[in-house]
Amino acid sequence: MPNMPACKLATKEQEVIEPRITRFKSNRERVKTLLSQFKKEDRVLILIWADPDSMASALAMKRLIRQRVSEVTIAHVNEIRRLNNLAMAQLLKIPLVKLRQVKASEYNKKVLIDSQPPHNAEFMKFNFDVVIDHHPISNGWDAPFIDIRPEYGAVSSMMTEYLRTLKVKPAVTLATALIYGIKTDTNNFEKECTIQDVLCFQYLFKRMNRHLLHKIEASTIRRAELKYFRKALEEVKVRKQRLFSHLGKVPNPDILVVIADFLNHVHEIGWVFVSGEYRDRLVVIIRCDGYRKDAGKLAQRVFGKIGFAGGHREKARAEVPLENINNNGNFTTRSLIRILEKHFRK
Ligand SMILES: [Mn+2]
Repeated sequence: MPNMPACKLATKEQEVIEPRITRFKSNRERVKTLLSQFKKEDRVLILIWADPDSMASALAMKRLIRQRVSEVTIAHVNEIRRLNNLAMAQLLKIPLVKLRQVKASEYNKKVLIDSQPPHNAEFMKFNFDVVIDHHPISNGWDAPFIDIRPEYGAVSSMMTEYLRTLKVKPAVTLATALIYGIKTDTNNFEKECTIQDVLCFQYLFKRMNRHLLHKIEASTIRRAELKYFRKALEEVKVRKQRLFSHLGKVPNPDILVVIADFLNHVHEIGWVFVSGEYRDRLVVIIRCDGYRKDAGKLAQRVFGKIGFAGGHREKARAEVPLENINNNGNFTTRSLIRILEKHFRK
């Protein structure tokens, strides 16, 4: 899901533009209409906010049209930082360029995948010829071809249907990308999705490479971050099946998430609290089994008034400006315990 900066919203006086969503009678009609948008001499720019679903879907889109047009380039507007996503792009050889590095005016056709124009200020600069997405439909834009199916767990499933309808067998790398796209966006089918997502997964499963998939899924730690594991283990303190560890300054809060997930594997531990300091903020990652526990509610109760707090039963996160924490500039694992234990006594 891309970050969503404020978009151009129509005021009351203006007429609200609603995208014209075409209803197709069949997958065959849908794919025919999609392909009819392209001509042999077209130079096509596919734009994405790079995440697993959008990268896989863009790759599938390229596969669908590459022999019908003169050029296809996939450009992303965001910086790819998540290691799984970097591993995916590298291992599956997804041909990506940053939007800054391309001359968009050299492309006469623009395609937006896994997003809608109002989702990102960069996207709003373009008139798209094709928009394929699964987020709720937004207003204020239109395109000649729009395929938005909010009931789908992933655009990767929609793209798999396009491939199947055209009887295009995906290569191992494309199948693996699409599987990873579906797995990520449906949170391994724990989130809402449709039977189509499940059927696409089953279809792709026979064609993917599970070693590649596992390597992508396992790539969560930078070599330079290993030292934070040592620090985390040295700091671990356990109080009544609750585990605490404060790591001090961290270069990136993602490592706190990785370590919290790791410590959540410890037997007979009900709660895990891992914190670190990042850019004048205290970041606290909370994990629990969710059974008669609610990490999101706890985060809200403890940190809601002094900073940002959010999450659900099993996972939560809080970010608090360090100046809002009364600790005389020296936050430790004991400080973390003190802040949280008060709320358990209630
Ligand atoms: Mn998606």
